[in-house]
Amino acid sequence: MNKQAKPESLAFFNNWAEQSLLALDMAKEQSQLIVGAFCTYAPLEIIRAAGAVPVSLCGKRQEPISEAERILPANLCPLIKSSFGYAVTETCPFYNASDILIGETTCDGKKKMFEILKKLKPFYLLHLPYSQTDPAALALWKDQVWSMKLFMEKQTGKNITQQDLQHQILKYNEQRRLLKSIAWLMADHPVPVKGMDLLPVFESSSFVVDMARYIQSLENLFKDLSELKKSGFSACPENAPRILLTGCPIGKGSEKVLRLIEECGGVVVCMENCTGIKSFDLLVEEQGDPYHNLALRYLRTPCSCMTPNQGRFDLVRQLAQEFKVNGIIDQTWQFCHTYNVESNSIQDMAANTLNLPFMHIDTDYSDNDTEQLRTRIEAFLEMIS
Ligand code: BJ8
Repeated sequence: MNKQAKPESLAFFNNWAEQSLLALDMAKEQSQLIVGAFCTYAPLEIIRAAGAVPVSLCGKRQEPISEAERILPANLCPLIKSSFGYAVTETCPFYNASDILIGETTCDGKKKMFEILKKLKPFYLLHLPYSQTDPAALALWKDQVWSMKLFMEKQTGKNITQQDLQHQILKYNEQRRLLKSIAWLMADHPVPVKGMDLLPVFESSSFVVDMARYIQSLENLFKDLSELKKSGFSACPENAPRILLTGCPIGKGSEKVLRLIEECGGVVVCMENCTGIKSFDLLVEEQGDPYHNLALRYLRTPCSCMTPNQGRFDLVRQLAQEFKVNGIIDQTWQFCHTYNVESNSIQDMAANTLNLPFMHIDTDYSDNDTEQLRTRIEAFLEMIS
């Protein structure tokens, strides 16, 4: 890609985390509480409506894992070990800045890790049901969302009004709509950027302190990328294999599969995982009871912890078609049983419904298998070009 073609508004997101840390300091000076969350199921609107600032503490790097393994079993998903390792080593400034932690009962590894983590900082656990269709599950989840509101009010000393919450629902929906508009610029040729360029943009939504500034930054980026696309500029050759990446969340430090796909000549036009579209695809209904609407929206998140998890199949099918992909790569983290088991059904759908080539990559945060993966990915892309 011609370097000049990358707009300033894109480069702006490369050091978003550092900018957020400065803003977090200011928020703390103004006595705002910082709330560390670990999952897409955490209703951020409630945290903000209480006057606090949510940040993601989902560990994406290898470095703290060895310390985590002194307490946790080595045969555990790297995302859990990394998140935990950052906490016990106090090497993540976002963890250090967090006054409260919010966990959720998604996968077994995470919920058992939280039992240890809660000894370190004030902790709130959301009990997530595993059904998205049983009315009793929605009732339970609504109750959990309400309890979290009470917890946040107690922690911050601020009463959350309906207007506060409604305001946050509108703001988060605005943010989600913008992220969707940016993501959908990749739906057809020419693609104005590569998947690697969009990773910091998508990840930045986990570290938003000043929401107005963030929304403005997304608007600038959408405008610049739209113009780039209209000008006919393409970040890759027209015949580059278009890949849909699904599976476990990734991020800066654990992006090796995304990077390898693009180094080998493919382009990741669509990331279905929680780093990408899964986290901003669903909007919260803006009319009616905000607690009901929040519960409904968050419970519909199509994570493999749910059974059945029809939403993920629907989303992958929709995205594969809308983004006109040539192949699907399902990347799972080792020992993430739910995504690993579900991979077989995603493969079935790719073969029998979508008629698309599919590859499952099960890996960890280390570089040990990088060259082996490169060979596999090269062969896969060659097969579909
Ligand atoms: S909504 S994907 S952020 S749980 S990769 S820790 S599932 S063993 S991260 Fe996730 Fe929420 Fe689901 Fe999204 Fe467990 Fe699997 Fe590890 Fe995972």
